[in-house]
Amino acid sequence: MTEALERAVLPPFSDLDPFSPDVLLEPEPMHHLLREAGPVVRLSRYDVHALARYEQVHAALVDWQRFESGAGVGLTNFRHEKPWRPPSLLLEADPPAHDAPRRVLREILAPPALRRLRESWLATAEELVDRVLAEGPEVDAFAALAKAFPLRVFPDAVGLGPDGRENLLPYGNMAFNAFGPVNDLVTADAHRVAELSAWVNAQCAREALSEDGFGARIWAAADRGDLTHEQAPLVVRSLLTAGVDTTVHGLAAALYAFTTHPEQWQLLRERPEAARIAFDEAVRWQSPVQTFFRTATTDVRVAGTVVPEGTKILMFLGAANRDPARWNAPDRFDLTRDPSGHVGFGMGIHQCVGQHVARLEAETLLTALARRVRRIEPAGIPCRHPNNTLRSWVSLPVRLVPA
Ligand code: HEM
Ligand code: OVM
Repeated sequence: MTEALERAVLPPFSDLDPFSPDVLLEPEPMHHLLREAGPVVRLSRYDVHALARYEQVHAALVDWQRFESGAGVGLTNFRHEKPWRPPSLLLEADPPAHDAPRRVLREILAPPALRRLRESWLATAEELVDRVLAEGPEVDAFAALAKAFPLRVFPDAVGLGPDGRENLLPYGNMAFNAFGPVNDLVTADAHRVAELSAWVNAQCAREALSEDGFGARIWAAADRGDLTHEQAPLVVRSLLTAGVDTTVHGLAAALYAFTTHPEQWQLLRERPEAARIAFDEAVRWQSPVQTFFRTATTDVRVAGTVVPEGTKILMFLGAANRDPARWNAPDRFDLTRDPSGHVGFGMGIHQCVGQHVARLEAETLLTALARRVRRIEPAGIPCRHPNNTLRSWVSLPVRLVPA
């Protein structure tokens, strides 16, 4: 092979830092650079390969045989370094170990199993929106809606006791930071790891859970032999880790989308049945979960280059979800587009098993809002919170004009 050809198969190097605070607060310019640089880019700072184009991110997500999760889906390689907590039986597992926990959660969180929650979640949403409107017109939509609503419905649905629920968001924030490098975001929380982990682990015990929630159903699956009794608490832990911050910041993304696209709010008010699609479009547009890693199980060819066995691959879900090669006017939040195929919930065998829960929360909250709120306008500067994985928020000041 000539030297030129040899060079042609080496992916370009970049010294961009996707986990620096500036990039985390506004990742789109870096996404653009990474997509343009090539189908695979090597990030010299972290010694990883990165995928930012839809085609390659999608291909890696569905190819679990060559892009494994068992070595961890963060920067840490579990084959060489100790994970910060016992690995998740879902997220950080490959088949066949992944199969049983996945089947159990899939059943418990499937649409038919959630049907009984819809009416009460809608009533809770309407009550919450009424109360917020009574305090209005100017409110922090992040605290009053995006944070308040999931915290009102989700812990009850899991079957948690009343005490210590204020630990849920800090624990999730910590867990999502832990997928990135050990930067200031991780060290700032280091002093809380033991305390927060102890609380979460205690909530996973059978005795800590009510008799009719998702948690109790996980334990019942263990009684039937679908899981071992040792696995049950770790599966409950997955709900507590992945189920709170994601929906809080996902709902914030949807509310932010409507404050910045008032004509789309009018569309939703005319067609409230578009609430579910609106949420998926918001998940595509903002990608509350920005990134996950995989590890190459063998030398893998990606678009003519070779990713060596054992290397970590960083997948930019947020960049794929705005790839102009896949999406028309990708930067526009648009209820009339078909957002299906977005990778904001992942794709393939690890695709978010809680997505129907997230959609039900969004559907009930957005429906209640669309019935009662004529306009939702910006009333100050929205404030983001940097996290190594989550596109997260501190505040979202809005003015709610009642219908
Ligand atoms: C997996 C995003 C809500 C539980 C995932 C994955 C993504 C994701 C991208 C794929 C991980 C991978 O491929 O490695 C989101 C977003 C949410 C959300 C954006 C809200 C807007 C939820 C909720 C729950 C949940 C509400 C629980 C009720 C899980 C679990 C997994 C997962 C357990 C691991 C599944 C597996 O590995 O088989 N989520 N999620 N998520 N999610 Fe979600
Ligand atoms: C888990 C899990 C699943 C998805 C996301 C996540 C912290 C955790 O099974 O623990 O983020």
